Amino acid sequence: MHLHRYEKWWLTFGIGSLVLFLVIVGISAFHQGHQPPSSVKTINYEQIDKVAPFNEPGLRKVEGKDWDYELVVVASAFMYMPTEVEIPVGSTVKIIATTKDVVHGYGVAGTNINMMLEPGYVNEYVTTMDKTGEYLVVCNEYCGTGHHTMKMMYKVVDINE
Ligand SMILES: [Cu+2]
Repeated sequence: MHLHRYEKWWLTFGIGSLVLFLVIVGISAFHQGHQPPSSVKTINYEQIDKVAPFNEPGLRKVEGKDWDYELVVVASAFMYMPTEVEIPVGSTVKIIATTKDVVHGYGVAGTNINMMLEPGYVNEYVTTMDKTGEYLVVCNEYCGTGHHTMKMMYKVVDINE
């Protein structure tokens, strides 16, 4: 079979870029641990108010874990519970979030925290808040007429001051 020279270049380029992309995705997924939000933890979204830990949304200190605090968040149209938290600077926080009704977003401005909260699933993310300041949390998945009013505030404070 005769292949034109340009055809060979194109094939090499095409197969080469495919291999390159697979390598990038592979490194990102297996080495750096980038994965789609896990759907490992499921929950009956109609029972959220009765199921721990979502029956008590808020920030609490934990002992003996890789993180210092657990922040339990329940999103619903059109608010987050809790509406404001005070986090000591430098602490590691595990965010545990879900939604009561429709899909909501959970984006923390000025950080790389950005989650999609889906009914029936629990979303978790561990992060360290190492800069003091106020961080606005907004919903970035359109959820209805009050979408633009959905917000929460992180106040990262130096407790020694
Ligand atoms: Cu929204």
